[in-house]
Amino acid sequence: MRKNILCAALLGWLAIGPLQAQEAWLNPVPQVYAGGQDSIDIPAQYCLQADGNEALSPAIGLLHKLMPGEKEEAAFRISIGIKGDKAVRKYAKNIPAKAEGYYLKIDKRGIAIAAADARGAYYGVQTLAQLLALPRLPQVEVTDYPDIPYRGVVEGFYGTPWSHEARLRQLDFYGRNKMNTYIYGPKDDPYHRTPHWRKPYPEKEAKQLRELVERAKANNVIFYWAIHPGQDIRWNEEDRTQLINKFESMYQLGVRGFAVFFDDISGEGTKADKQAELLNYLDDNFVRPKGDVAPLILCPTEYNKAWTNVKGGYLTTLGSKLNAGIQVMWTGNDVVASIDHPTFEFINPLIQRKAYIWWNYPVTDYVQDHLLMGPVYGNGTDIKDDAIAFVSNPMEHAEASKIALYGIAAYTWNMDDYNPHQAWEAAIRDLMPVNAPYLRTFAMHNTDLGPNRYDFRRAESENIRPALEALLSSYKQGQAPDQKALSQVEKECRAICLASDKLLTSDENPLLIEEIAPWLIRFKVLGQFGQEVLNTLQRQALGQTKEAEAAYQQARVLHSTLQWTDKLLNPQAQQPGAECGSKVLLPTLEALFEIAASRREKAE
Ligand code: 14T
Repeated sequence: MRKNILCAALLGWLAIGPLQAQEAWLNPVPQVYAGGQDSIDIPAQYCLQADGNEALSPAIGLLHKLMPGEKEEAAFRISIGIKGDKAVRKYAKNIPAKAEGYYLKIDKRGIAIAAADARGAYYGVQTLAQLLALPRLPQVEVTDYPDIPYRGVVEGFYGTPWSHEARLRQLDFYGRNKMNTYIYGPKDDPYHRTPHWRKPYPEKEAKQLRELVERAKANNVIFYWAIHPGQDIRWNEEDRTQLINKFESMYQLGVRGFAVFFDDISGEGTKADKQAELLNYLDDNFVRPKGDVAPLILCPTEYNKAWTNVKGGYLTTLGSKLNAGIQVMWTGNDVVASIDHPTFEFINPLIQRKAYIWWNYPVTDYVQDHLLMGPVYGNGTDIKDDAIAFVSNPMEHAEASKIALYGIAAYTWNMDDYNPHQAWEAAIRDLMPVNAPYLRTFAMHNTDLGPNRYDFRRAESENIRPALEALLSSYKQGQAPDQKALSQVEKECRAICLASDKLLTSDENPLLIEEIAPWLIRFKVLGQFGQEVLNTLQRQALGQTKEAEAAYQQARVLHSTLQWTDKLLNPQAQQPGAECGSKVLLPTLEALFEIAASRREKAE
């Protein structure tokens, strides 16, 4: 429902005047946001009404962090609770009958958060947190719940696993954006996969994992630990016990969610009946007896349609044999693909349950010279009843992945109101509030993957593509350049240089800048190259031979620098180099450079 955010923005405007107008963007966009025309001062003191329910402690902990002024005698009242609690009895009928749903009401007398369950209450407080960023609190009624039951991230890529610090920051980010799932499964953790999946973690790693689990709990995120035993598993009693023991050691660290991955293996480990038998064994002897462990997740060997041999019966076997509660992952029509309703018409009947989507975006482990920082688009908005879960496999660059993850959080929560471009803009502001315009310029030209084996491509440089095309075609046809296009492209090249200068010297988000630094350096040279190419063409047209030659030589140097940066930046990657603007911007500038070179030759 489309009232939402705009109301809050309007409120800021009315309350404090246009100069300080502040925009509140709620992410994800709530299902129903009503009212918001009137507002109240943010209360300095309040009394808290809550039944002593242990499950509410992350919600109440967050509330205290946001609003430290709890005083028993205060008149302003904050009530928080879940269905059946005395504290929110008055609002029982407002609570959405959906898992993780909540009702949030703000008026002059107080704030009520009445939720379907503990996670719903936590999400109610997270919405309040976003509203508290406004100068005044809007008087609203929010009725909200997620479209997809499990939403979040599977750290499941090849390459350098995320750092401990990056993971802690991720978990906070998921909490803020109402994602409830983090699956730990980095391919290059030796204790996740062959050779050491049978062994418990060494002390240091175990301690860090315990810390992650705690942070996940504080953010109401389910921390799943995944194991990848398929490359050398033996289908016998001994390995079964090894698996249970490893799970038990993870349980001791606090883990309450488990997954078994059988992707990208060959041989004995790929047998469907054996996999199903093992998973049922784990479900019957570990997951369900524990009583406090989330449903078991399986990533099958045939995890996408392109790799499925329906007649071979692999998926049919899993579908018929696996315990009903076990969830089955699926990446779509290919390893990397957009997800739509037909995706599920194929897979759900085979596995006899709703597919658990493992979306291979923005992962770049097969195009490591690219960054995927564009809007999240292309998935169907009619799939809310088809999927049990939708998780994203991200880039090895944790901070840079947040642009996509922010969009995925928005999409999986409320598909009808999902707006790819708005979510993208808001994600950029969320990552770097102060330098947002510069990060936006950078992200705009870092969205496509380049040619790849899945033919998965993204629109890129859309802001300047029409101007680039117009300019190139006027030069190609030997006409006078399209002046408007020329000045637009010039302006963009200057903006590119400025953006990389600002970002490289900014300390607003050091982890992000460190991740993207190779691309920022390349981006700067790209902007300079563009300026010199245009300068050359203009001098040539004016008959300023000397100046044209100087500009041309500069452009040549910058072009060589671009080629060297591709060799030298990001050298340890499988696909070394740092591509920027590779879809539209660089090819067009290179075509213009060639035109300048041939005009120079003709003039000689
Ligand atoms: F388990 C899967 F759902 C999955 O996607 N597995 C891997 C994943 O770890 C990786 O990050 C992703 C993107 O590269 O694709 C899968 O890995 C592959 C896919 C291939 F087609 C590895 C080799 C391939 F040939």
